[in-house]
Amino acid sequence: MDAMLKKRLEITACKVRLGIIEGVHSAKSGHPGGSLSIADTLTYLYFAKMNVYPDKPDEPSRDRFVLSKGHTAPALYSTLAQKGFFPEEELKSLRHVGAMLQGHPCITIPGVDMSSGSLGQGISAACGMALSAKVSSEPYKVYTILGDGEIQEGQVWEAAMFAAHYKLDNLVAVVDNNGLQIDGRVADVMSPYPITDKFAAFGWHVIEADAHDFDSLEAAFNEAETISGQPVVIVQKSIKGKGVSFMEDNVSWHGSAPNDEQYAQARSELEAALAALQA
Ligand SMILES: Cc1ncc(C[n+]2csc(CCOP(=O)(O)OP(=O)(O)O)c2C)c(N)n1
Ligand SMILES: [Mg+2]
Repeated sequence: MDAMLKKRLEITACKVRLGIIEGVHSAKSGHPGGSLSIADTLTYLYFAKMNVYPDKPDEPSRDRFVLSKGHTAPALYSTLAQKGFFPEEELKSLRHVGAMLQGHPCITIPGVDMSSGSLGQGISAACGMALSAKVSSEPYKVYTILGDGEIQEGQVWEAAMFAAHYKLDNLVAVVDNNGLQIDGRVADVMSPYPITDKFAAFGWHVIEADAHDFDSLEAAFNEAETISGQPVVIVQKSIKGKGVSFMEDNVSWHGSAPNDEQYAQARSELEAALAALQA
């Protein structure tokens, strides 16, 4: 990857992480861990891959994005704010009564293509969007991110069968393989492993990536574009809570917000990382 682009993406991802922390702290609730694990992927998609237009959020030719693991809305909201779909200030009213940004993505929010949060459903909606593009010869692509716990939902595998049957090569699903779900290790709760072999058996083209390395993400999403006749899944190894030391790989940060002291520490770590990148 071009060094300038990489630096810009790293800086943006750091700002996305700061926005996540800002949102969940102001809400006193929400899901920081799984939001932080997809901050780099969302940054790559919105700043280096997808055709989206903040001034025309409903432009029919835009690429579509569905956050199937909808509880990680703070990451999507923070990315959309960085991209200019709405002011960053909105993040400070996350989950507040009457605010635009509620706990799970809602289609009424500029830049949000599908409401989500009931795990397993987002990928089905993404399949429908991809089939629609095929039927009407539209060139847009559909991207969706699922959790590794989410793929325990049976609906995911019906959608996987559907996407392969209809040869949805305009669909790219990412499985955020952070190893943790709501209350423990995914492997202990109900193992979906090996994820790669399962998708391959369902007829998908499978790519593996490092979720926190933009070179790896670029290679994965570029490879996805070369595949025809099959849907593509990128199984990305990620760290839940990535970027905030005390949240990393710690299931207790799945669905709890930092108190004032923890918020200050998280901010200072991310601000130090940002300053180092900008130096
Ligand atoms: C149908 C459904 N069942 C249960 C939940 C509650 N829930 C929210 S997050 C979560 C765990 C998800 O784990 P994973 O997909 O691994 O997410 P991540 O680690 O990325 O946060 C659960 C069970 C839900 N949102 N939807
Ligand atoms: Mg997980």
